[in-house]
Amino acid sequence: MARDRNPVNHVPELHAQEGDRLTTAQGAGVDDTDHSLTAGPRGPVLLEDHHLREKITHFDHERIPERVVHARGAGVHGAFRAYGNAASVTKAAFLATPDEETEVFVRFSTVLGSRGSADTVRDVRGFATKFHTSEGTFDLVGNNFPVFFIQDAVKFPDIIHAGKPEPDREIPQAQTAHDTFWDFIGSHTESTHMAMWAMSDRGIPRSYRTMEGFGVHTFRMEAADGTTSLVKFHWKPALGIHSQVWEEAQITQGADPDFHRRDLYDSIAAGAFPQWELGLQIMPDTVDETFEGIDLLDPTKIVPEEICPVQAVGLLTLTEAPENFFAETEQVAFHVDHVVPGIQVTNDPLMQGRLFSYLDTQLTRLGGPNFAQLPVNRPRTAVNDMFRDGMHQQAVHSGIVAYKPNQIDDDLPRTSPEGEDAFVTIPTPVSGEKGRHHPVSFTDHFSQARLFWLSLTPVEQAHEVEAFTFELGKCLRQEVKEGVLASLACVDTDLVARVAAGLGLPVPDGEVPDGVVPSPALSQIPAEPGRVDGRVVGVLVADGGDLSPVADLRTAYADEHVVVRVIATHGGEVSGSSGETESADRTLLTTRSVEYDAVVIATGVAGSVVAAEPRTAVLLQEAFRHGKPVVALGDGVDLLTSTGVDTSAPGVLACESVRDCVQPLRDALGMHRSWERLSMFAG
Ligand code: HDE
Repeated sequence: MARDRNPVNHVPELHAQEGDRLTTAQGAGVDDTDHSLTAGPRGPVLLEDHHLREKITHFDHERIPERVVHARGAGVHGAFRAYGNAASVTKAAFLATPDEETEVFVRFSTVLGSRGSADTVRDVRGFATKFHTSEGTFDLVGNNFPVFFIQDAVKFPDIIHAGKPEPDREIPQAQTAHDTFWDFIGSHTESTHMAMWAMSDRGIPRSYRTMEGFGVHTFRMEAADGTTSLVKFHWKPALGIHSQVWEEAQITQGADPDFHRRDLYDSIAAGAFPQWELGLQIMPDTVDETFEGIDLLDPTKIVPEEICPVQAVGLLTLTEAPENFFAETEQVAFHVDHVVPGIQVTNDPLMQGRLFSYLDTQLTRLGGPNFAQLPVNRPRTAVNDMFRDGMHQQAVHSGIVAYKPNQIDDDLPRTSPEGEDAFVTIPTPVSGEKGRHHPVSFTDHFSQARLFWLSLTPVEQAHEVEAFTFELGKCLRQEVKEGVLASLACVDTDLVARVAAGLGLPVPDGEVPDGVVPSPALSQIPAEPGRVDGRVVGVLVADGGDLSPVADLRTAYADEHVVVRVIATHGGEVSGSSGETESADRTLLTTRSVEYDAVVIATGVAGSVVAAEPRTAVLLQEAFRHGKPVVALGDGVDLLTSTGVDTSAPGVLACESVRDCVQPLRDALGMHRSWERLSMFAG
C-alpha cells in the first residue's frame, strides 16, 4: 500500500530536510544556533542577526487557526477496495470496481473541544474520509451518529455557540453539560433525536476503531446506465460498536487525554489494522424523495435498517500513522462538495449549507485558495484547472493562456460536454416559491427520538437516563432543565420520569407518539462475541510470583494482535518464581484501569507487596465496576476478595491455568463487557 508522498505537478522539488548541514530558510549555512549575535559578551543583541530573527519569526507563526469545530482530531492513512456490487447503483469507479485500490486519509475528531482537549469527552465524533480516487477526490465528511441537531444550516452557528465553552469565563471545555447547550436543545425540539444519541453510549466511544460512521445526509447516486438512486452511507466497524462507560470516560480524560489517538496508532503498530465495511442503504429516487413515509431530506431522521438493509460494498483498512501531525492531520481539508461522477448531493438544507461552509473555512484556516496543493490534499489525478496565483501558490504555471475559450492553445484544456470523463449534474427538476419555508414533513421531532429509546436494551436505557441526569444536573438554571424535560416528556414517560426524579423536579406532561416500531439494529450490545483484534489485556504480576501467563497469553492471542501489558509495582525487570523475568510495561503509579479491556491477576500476586498497594484495589474495583472481564489465576481470587470484588459476579473468571481462561476471556472480550454485571450498577 505504497503512498506517493510527493506527487508533483509542475512543482519544483521542495528542499526541506536535505543534507546534514543546518541552514537558514534561504539555504545559507548556520555557524551557531545557540548564541545570539551581540555587541560584546554581555552587550545588546544586534538586529543584524538574520538567523535569530528568522528562527523566532517562523516560530511565532507556527500555528494556524484551529478548526472552528472538530478542532481535536487524529488522522490516519489507509486504503479502500470495493467489492464490485455497487456498480448497479453508481458509476464512481472507486465504488464500482474491485480492481482499483483507493488511497485514503481519514480524520476522526470530537466537535466541541479545542485542539488540546481530551479525546474521551461526551460528544459526537467526526469520521471524515478523503478518497484519492482515479476520478478525483471524494470526501465523505461524516459523523458517528446518523442524524444531526438541526435541519437547516443557518442554525449551525447557534448550536455551536451554545455548545462551545460559555464566552464569559470560557468554561466548560469540550463539554455539553452546561446551560447554553441545553438551553438550545430545549428550545429546538428538532434536536431531541440527536440529543438521545449524544446521551447514549455512542457519545463516549471506547475507540475510533469501534465506532460506526454515517454520511448522515441522503446522496443521489447515478449508475453507468443513467439510473439514479437515493443513498445513505454507513461505516460498519469490524470490531463491532464498543463504548466506554461514563465514569471510565471521565477518568480517561485525566489519565490519558490522548486515549483515542494513542489507541489508533498503538493498534496499527501492533498489526491490528482498523477496518470498516462501507455500506449503502439504497432507496428509489422518487419525486417526493421519501422512503416509507420518511423524508430523506430531513437530517434528523434515519431509515431503520430493518426496512432498508445496509448493503456492504467495500472494505476500508487503516494502515499507517501520519509522518507529521501538522502537515497531514492539521492541513487536511475536507469538503462535502468534493464529489466524483456517480455521487451527487441532494436538497437537504443542512447539506446545502455545508456546501458553502467547508470551502469558505479553508480560506481562513489554510490561508488562501491553494490548499488543494498541500501534499495531503493533492488529487492523485492530473489537475489542469486554469486557476492561477493566490497565497501560497506552489505551481509554476507555464504559457500565456489562462482562460477559455482560446485559440492560442487550441482551446485546451478541453471540457467534456457529453460527460465522458467529467462530473455532470443530474438534471433534477426544481420549482417552488422563494421563501423561508418550514416543510410540514420536517415537523415530526419526537417519533424517531422515541424509536431510538425503544430500541435500546435496559442497561443502555439506564446509561441514557444517567447521562441526561448528569448533564442537566450540571445546569444552573431551572428553566433550562424544565425545557429539556418538556421535550423528553414527548419521547417516553419512563425516560422523563427517571430523569426528573434524578433532578428532583416534577414530571411534565407530554404527548408521546403512537405506533413507533423499534429498530433492534440501533442497540450496540453484540448478540455473540465479535473480533478482539488489538484489545488490551493488563496482567498484574509480582516479584516472586508466576510470570508465565504473560508469555502464554501473548502466544494465545498472537493472531489477533491482542496487546498484553505487564503491570507491576516498579519499572524495569520483574523476577518470577522460577527465575524468569518480564519487563514492566506499566507500574501501578503510571497506569489506570481505563487502559485495559480486561485485567488478569497472575498467581502469586495475592499476599505480595502488589496486593498491599492501595492502587491495586482501585484498579480492580474500577475494572469490575466498568463491566470488564477480570480473570483471577490461582490465588488471584484471594486478592479479588480482599479488594471487595465479588468473585461470583458475571464476567469474573477464576481459572487454575492460562489454558483454562484463554477462550472464556476471548469470548468475554468479544462481548466488550459483562452487560449483566454493568446492569448491577445501572440505575
Ligand atoms: Fe461540519 N464543519 N458542518 N458537519 N464537519 C466542519 O470544516 C458545518 C455537519 C464534520 O476532520 C468545518 O474544515 C456546517 C454535519 C466533520 O477536518 C466547517 C454544518 C456533519 C468535520 C463545518 C455542519 C459534519 C466538520 C470546520 C451545518 C456530519 C471535520 C473545519 C450545516 C455529516 C472535518 C472544516 C475534519 C468540519 C461546517 C454540520 C461533519 C466550519 C455549516 C451534519 C467530520 O466548515
